[in-house]
Amino acid sequence: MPRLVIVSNRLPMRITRDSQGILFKKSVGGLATGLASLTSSYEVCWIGWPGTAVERLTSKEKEQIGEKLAGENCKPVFLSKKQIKGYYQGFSNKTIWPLFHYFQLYTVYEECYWRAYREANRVFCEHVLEMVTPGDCIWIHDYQLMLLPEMIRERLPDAQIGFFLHIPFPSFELFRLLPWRAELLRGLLGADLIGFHTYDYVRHFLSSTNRILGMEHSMGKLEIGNRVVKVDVFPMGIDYDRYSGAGKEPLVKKNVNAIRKKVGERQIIISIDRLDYTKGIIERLEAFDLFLSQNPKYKGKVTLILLAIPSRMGVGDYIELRKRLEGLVGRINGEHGTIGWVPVWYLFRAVPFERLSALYSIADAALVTPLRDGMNLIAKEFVASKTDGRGVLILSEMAGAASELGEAVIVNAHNKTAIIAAIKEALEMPVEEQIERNKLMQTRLSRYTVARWADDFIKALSDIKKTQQELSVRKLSTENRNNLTQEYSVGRKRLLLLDYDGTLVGFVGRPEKAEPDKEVLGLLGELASQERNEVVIISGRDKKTLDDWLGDIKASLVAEHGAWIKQVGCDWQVIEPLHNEWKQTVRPVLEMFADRTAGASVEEKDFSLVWHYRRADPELAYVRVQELRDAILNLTENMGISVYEGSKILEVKNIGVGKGKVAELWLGKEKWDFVLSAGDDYTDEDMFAVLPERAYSIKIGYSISKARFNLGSVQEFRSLLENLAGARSNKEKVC
Ligand code: GDG
Repeated sequence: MPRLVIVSNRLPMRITRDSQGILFKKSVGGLATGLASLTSSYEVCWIGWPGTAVERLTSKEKEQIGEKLAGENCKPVFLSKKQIKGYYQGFSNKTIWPLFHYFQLYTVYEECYWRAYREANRVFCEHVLEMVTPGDCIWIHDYQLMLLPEMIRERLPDAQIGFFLHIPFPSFELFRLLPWRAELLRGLLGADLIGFHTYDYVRHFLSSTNRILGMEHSMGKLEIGNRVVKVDVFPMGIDYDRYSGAGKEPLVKKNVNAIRKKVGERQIIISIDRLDYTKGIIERLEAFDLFLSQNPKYKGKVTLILLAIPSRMGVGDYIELRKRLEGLVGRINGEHGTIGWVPVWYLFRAVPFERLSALYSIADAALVTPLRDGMNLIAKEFVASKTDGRGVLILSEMAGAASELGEAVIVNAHNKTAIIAAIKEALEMPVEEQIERNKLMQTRLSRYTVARWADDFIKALSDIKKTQQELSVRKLSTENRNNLTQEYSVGRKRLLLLDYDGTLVGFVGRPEKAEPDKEVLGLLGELASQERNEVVIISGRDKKTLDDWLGDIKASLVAEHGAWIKQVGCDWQVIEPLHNEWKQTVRPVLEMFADRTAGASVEEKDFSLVWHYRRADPELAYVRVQELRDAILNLTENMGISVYEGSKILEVKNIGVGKGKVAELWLGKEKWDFVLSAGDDYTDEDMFAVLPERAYSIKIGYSISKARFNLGSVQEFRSLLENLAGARSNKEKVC
């Protein structure tokens, strides 16, 4: 079992001070309560801010705090007032928090907040580097530390790093507004595993990495250099037994009795949240007000216990929210209340666990109606606490928890009419139905607890690390590279079969702009001029482009994936007689699809037609490609043509034309004692498949391939070619 190094903004303990000195208190909040239960199953070390500015502490107090926290396996990250203002109150809570919860109007874009955020993430990074030992599993939490994975990765390239976001990841349309969007994405991609509460957040994240960084994923996996990063859903659970068993505890029972005595036989609705504008507390209270007006028979019969837990008290929006809330509570109580009945009991404080459990346990209904919420653990804790099965959860569809708690009364938190109807439904729901609904939810919650959630995440992290290691075994190591160079230098007949785009040159927005630069022309020229070499450039491009770009080099050229061949010193010729009549049928279809898809275009080659969509909207293009493939296959049955999907292209060509055939042709020409073949996409797989066992086949990129080795980038491959070009000089000098 690896040691778990948890990094989060807050430690599970926070420090405050009173007249007697420093006090240590348990932190309240989803993350702290959720992860607290992990300490029993893992060796945990926790790094985070203890909750007070460093200027307020003497060096003796700092020492005392360090020692006390070390006893709890915690390492404090001390932050200055200025850092807290910019990083925590600023960028975290005035930029990311509102934007990610779809409160665009509350979002502040300030360069100085961003700088403070970067700086604070660096401070966290230094603490992590001090603490980690090889083999540790680093698990970073939440939106305050989105740059940290990349910062650690730069210093510890092999570290095992997971990241979990506890808040929603917004749709691309919102995320794109952020001036530092690309930096945040790159920061996160430093992790090996990125987890979210729901599939919607995963979708939004992948759509942003695609649209902003141009990265495509395959089954939630992204390739970044030599790493595969996995993005997945892990809906956070709760410590189920703790809540379901709490009702039996004497202190909880005592609290239940005390509340019952005060409320009498009235029905009880609870509303428990951190005081935050995302939680929809005002909207919910307004709905309760209307409920009482529209259903006077409930006057005097129901009490709403409203617990608002103080949060981010220094931030202006929160001070304003508290004022509004208290004004509203006063108005409702003034308007509807009587001498013997207060409709809303309002508490602005955190309460001990026993009181919280008592509230869950006694309530007839819980109103959990956030406008947006990453998950919402209150909803889950309420259901778990209902051991007799009685009680109704009213839950907002905007909370992540709604995807698991479908048996709750689900409402749109902006729709007051729906909330009013839900309150009525809850207060009048037959007991059997309450029990039936709760039992189903309880079974689910008791299976996927917070411990399972953490285990799942850590296991997925170790699985993705294994996948990376398997791929890195295939990475062309220094030893393989030396062997390759050695075999090359002694080889008398050497064959180099090289793909062009994505192998010798990188991809650019417009395919016609990917012409060879001086460096690659120099390299190819040098290799092709070596007498023992036969260099063949096998491309999907048309023959004119290849002639224009590479015609001066003493290499053989193959165009249109093998439809055309031009051997050194000869003219272009077709590999076998090919027909073209099908083009009349297919061309109009491709053109029609290009007209309907902004950014797409059609390219005509002698023996193929290509539909390009590199500059089209990726999601629209994805749909169009499926439609287009189906349309063409239906139209061209028995025409002897095939449809291939390549890197942002869909190509229609004659069956039988392929790089495999070309490779076979050259392999049969001589008795080669050295063969090197390189390519980056599916068309090159045909070529890798027909090579002899001893041939060096290299796939550019780290996805699964028939090639023997992988290399991370065009640059790495060019550097290998440079070695080979140099190897000749040394050898021939010796000769
Ligand atoms: C973030 C996301 C996501 C609350 N008041 C008291 C108290 N609590 C405990 C509850 C619960 C937790 O705090 C609150 O969890 P939430 O999930 O509602 O909310 P956030 O703190 O906003 O957390 C959220 C969560 O992370 C986890 O990923 O669900 O969407 O915003 O566990 O029990 N505990 C005690 N007294 C209180 O007064 N003892």
